[in-house]
Amino acid sequence: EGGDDGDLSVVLDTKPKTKRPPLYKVLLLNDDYTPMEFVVLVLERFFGLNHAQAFEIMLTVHKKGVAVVGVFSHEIAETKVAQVMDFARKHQHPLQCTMEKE
Ligand code: TYC
Repeated sequence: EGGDDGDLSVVLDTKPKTKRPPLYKVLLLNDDYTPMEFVVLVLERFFGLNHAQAFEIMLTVHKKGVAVVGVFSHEIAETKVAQVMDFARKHQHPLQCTMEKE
């Protein structure tokens, strides 16, 4: 019969959820050996910052120990971390760059 399906639709008609992809913070860590100018160069080259912005963030990391340098999708964040770590290793600096879910 064309009966009421009342209780079933209560269960099945759930709210359409729009699922946004999670974002990831890319963090730069302080150390005692990486030259300040090298960190500034990294921030300009891989994070598109101008010299003043790059210098400011470098100083924040130097003073506070860590800073967020950008927020990206998982894939872009992974690429940034890999680029920074490769570049630092090539130049034999111990600079560390990591990512964490926002
Ligand atoms: N602390 C370093 C120095 O005194 C500079 C530095 C800044 C290193 C930021 C790493 O992420 C960093 N030469």
